[in-house]
Amino acid sequence: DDTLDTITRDVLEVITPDELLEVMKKDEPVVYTGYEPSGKVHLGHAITIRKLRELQDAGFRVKILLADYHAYLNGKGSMERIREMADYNRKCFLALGLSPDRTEFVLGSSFQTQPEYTDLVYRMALITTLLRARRSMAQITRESEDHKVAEVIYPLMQVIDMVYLDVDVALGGMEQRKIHMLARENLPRLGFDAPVCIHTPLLHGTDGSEKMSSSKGNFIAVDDSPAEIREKVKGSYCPMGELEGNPIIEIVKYFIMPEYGRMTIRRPEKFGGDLELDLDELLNIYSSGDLHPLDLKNAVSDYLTDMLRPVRDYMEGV
Ligand code: IYR
Repeated sequence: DDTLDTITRDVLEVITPDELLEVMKKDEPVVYTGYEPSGKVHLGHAITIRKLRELQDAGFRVKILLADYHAYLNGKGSMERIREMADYNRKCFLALGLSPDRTEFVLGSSFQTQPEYTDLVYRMALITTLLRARRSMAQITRESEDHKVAEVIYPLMQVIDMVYLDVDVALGGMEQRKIHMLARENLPRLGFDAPVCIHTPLLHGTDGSEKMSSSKGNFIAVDDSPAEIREKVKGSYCPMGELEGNPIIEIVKYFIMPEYGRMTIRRPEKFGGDLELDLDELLNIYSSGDLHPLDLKNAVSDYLTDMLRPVRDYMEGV
């Protein structure tokens, strides 16, 4: 039905759809996503937050794990500094439109040193191969020459988080899939139900690299100023005629079109004049090479600036 269509729109996979339907029969099913606190909340985060909002509207209770220990294990700095970022991230997430009454924020360190939690992590450690644990971190771990043991503790903890937060559905970007698969395989071996997993697409960085990420400085933050948005969009990787791996096209597809339905693209008369397009039309004309990246970028920065205004206002306390 309609609700299921909304939930699965722009989702790469649901594991499994049947289990999701089953879970949705519950009174108040729980969905969670965890985020390593970071200096900036960007459009990559916004993809999962939008999905959480849709699940919230569909009757799910939303839990957001502010994964401070995970950030710490991933070499993101001192616990003090990470907790400051967690406060700021929480504010950004609410600014993105989650209901403050129906969203529960949980700080990882508030439960991740409890004896029962630790005991479960050790039990996971005993049944998970090193190879598997390392592989599950492929697109998550910070790049480094000398890999640390922390890197394999991280996914074990993420799996046990699901037990502790008592979640029915784990939502994350596609880079979380291997950790989620580990949970689905090993939690039943420890006597727990495995959660349903929903995976959203990864947003490419503005530089065209695989993943938008705070540590790489290739992001557009949800609270960037109009001038910053313009500057970043203008400098973004956006090859003429190419849809794949093009962050500007992804912004159109995942943010602007779902919000506005159509886009008006202003062009001087001598370059073909204004265009008014829905998503399919825009993808078609762009892939045929008849829409110049510069004209598209100008429109994208206007729409994005408008779309993110409520976030900027919220952050400034207007
Ligand atoms: N691995 C996530 C952070 C994270 C997510 C969940 I869901 C957890 O239970 C713990 C950590 C990331 O890459 O940001």
